Amino acid sequence: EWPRPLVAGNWKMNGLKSSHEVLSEIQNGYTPGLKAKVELVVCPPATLVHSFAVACVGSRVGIGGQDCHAKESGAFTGDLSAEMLADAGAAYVIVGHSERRQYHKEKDADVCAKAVAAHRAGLAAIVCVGETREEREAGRTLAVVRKQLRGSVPVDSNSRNLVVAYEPVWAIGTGLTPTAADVAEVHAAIREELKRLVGKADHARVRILYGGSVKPSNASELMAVENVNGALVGGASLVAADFLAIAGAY
Ligand code: G2H
Repeated sequence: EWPRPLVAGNWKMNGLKSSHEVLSEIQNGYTPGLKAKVELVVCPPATLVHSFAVACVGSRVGIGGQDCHAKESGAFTGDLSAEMLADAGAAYVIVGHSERRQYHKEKDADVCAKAVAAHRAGLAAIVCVGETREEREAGRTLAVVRKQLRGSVPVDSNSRNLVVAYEPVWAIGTGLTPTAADVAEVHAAIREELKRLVGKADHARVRILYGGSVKPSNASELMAVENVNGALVGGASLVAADFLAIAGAY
């Protein structure tokens, strides 16, 4: 079966118990018509993963974590394993988000180890890649993204356990977005690289999400681009109506 596009909300460090109201609104808006077209996932902070997962049984809104440790367990104060996220009801985990790469100094090898851990726990990994402004201005975008992919995507990846998110760092939370042509160029390069990484038979089914200042007003244009199979949405995913409008852009 051909996978549906995926629209995932990355709540980052936002959300309290009271945010169940937002989740309920999302669930209510996830109508059978929308379900048939788009897979919807919410990645709340870890404190809400379990209660969100429990609340979503039945509505088919999926739940994801925002990061995981590479190890299964051990003396890693403050960290969460992929097994814990799976146990709490998550089906996905974001790894290698640029904020993790930037603030926690995560390198491609770390991201790859986390994706391996996600797979071991039965989670699909949403592996994030993207160039900085300096890299884009230096004309290195495609080289940077290809290198990140080669370093971050585990060898056991396939279209069921891997999602790639292209998030140009300069577009994250800034309101700036690349042109449709720029997105098309990078997503085509990612697809090409996936042919080598996950194999010829399956590479076309891996979903490649665009992320970075996606909002209702630009979603249709971005989602119409070839090889864009969904979106990773930050700020706009905190408002149920906006998140649903983005999902409805398909
Ligand atoms: C990029 C994105 C979600 P925003 O980080 O991962 O956030 O939509 O707020 O730019």
